[in-house]
Amino acid sequence: MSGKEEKNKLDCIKVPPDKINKEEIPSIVEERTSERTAQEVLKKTMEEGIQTVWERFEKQQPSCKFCATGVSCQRCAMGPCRIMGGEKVRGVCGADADIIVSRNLLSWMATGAAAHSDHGREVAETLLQTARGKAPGYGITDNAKLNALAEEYGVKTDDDKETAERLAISMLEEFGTLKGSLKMMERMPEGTFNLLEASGLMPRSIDREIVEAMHRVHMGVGADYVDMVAHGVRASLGDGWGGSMIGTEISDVLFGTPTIGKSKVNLGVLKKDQVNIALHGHNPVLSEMIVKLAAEPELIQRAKDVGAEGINLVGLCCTGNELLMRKGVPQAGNHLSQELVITTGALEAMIVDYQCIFPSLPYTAACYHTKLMTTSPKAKIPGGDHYTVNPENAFEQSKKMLEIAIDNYPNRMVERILIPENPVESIVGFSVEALRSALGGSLKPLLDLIIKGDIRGAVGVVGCNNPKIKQDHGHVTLAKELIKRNIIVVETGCAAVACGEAGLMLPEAADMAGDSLAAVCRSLGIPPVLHMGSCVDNTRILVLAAELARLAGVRMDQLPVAGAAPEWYSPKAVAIGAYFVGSGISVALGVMPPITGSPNVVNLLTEGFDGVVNAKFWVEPDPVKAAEILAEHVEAKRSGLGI
Ligand code: SF4
Ligand code: MSK
Repeated sequence: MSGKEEKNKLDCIKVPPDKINKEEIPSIVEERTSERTAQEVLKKTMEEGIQTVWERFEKQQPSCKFCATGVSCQRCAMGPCRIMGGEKVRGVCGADADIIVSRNLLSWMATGAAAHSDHGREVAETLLQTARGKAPGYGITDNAKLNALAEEYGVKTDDDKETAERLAISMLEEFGTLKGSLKMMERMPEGTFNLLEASGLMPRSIDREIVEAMHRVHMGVGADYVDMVAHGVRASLGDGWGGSMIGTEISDVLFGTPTIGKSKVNLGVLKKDQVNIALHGHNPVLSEMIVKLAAEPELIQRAKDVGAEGINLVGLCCTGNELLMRKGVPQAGNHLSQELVITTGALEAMIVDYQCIFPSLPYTAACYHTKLMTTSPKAKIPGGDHYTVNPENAFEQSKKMLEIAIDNYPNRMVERILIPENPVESIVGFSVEALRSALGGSLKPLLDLIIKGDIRGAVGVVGCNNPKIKQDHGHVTLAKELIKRNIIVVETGCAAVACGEAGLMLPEAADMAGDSLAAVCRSLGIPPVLHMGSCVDNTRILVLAAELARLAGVRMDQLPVAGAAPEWYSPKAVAIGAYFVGSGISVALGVMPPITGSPNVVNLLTEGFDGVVNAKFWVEPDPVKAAEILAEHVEAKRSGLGI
């Protein structure tokens, strides 16, 4: 189905008045979020009695012990089964805790890998349509990157359009390739590549490993928990070094490789006298078109005609991060702020693509004048207005949505508006290319600083928010603790938004770093916490680590680096964690996955993989303790290298 479909009239979901004790609101707000502007808007939201993710989270407590520990199974109609109470307790088919837990985990890994890789596929399809002249309004922005990628794939020609077409086809073939390997795995240093090959974890194609994962979780197929989880790592590696990496690289080709620049973050980026439009989700294909069209004089005039001073686009989650990195579009917030952007009362429209979008948003929007517009046929939300967008029609559909948003401006309920003050400035845009050029054309100076010890190591702090953890507390505390120990922090996703909002992405944040890291940051004019992009852009961290390892002549697992996801919620984060570990980068999780029903699976992840890929997971909810673990790991790796 395409085009606009009927909007259901929804009722605003309110918290029953007898459930609100107004005196308790300030302390509850304090417990739920540590971000200043989120606190301000959440307080107003609670006073207005509007339901948010936190009320829904509370209603779900206490959570089911079987589900929380991963020992419930709904994989077939002989069940559902729930098992607890020793080795002899089994599901109807005979599955024990190891089987049920590993099947559930593999299913999450496959889900996460599928989500990010499908995003990558859509970006590559956009390149193909652009090259064929079938995507009006799109073009190639970074020709140098196009040609470098084409060289890598062996498809470079003298004509950029032909090169783009051939590159897009080669990349799309990676999803179901018969070659039995993925091109970009060759970016790994030789030692890491060989280790993976020897361990049997090399993905054969992107889609194949995901499909095989879904096959393995069917009743009567996978029954060996080690094989199951190992396959999850293989499917995740196919995402990290395949689908997601294609997403990042081709987004750069189409929309520009990020360069270092300034922008602003937090809910204060909304503007009182402008038409505010939030762009939410993950894929930049639509939102880049909207950014382009919002600058059209015709649309700006339309905004003035309805009494506004202009059009103000703001980002949310990773669509926001994509735009922030490339275009400096201000970022309104991360995952747990998506409802709060609406409850400011100042948002004319939220336009979403897919992933991490609460299905409740149309109900939140119904409490105000906000229009919630969905655009992906994969992610329609009942109650939202749907406008199917594809590369062929993005130009006209984006214009239509912008017009609807503008025309909605006079419907604001002015007395209910609260826009917090003082958005925080952030330095953003640290692609590997931008870093390399800031360092004079090579990453060697960074490696030298690590060898010398001025920078002890690097940690990628990534991932989401989760209402189980006070919003942003895990990210910000962990980042502060790491930089204090002279460990540079690179970030993506909601973690990056959190640290931007906390002022850690300003050069002045060097004052919070240890002496030697602070001196490095001051001399380069960079913050100690670097924004590297969206969730698919975790591949930038892989590329950075691979290049450092190559320069040093070591495997990736030998580097003094690690990953962390202090507030993760998404199966995509599980896939990211798995492809980090599979690549030799150990990861600290702040939230325990539902696996504790199988001590064997827990041991495999926290110890067993160390013997195969020289990397593992830790689970540590306390970000201060997590920083200690990570710092110890960094120092151990340094000792291993004799530096
Ligand atoms: Fe129960 Fe086995 Fe079916 Fe799962 S697969 S629901 S454990 S019978
Ligand atoms: S948006 S996957 S909540 S980081 Fe990428 Fe944030 Fe996690 Fe979504």
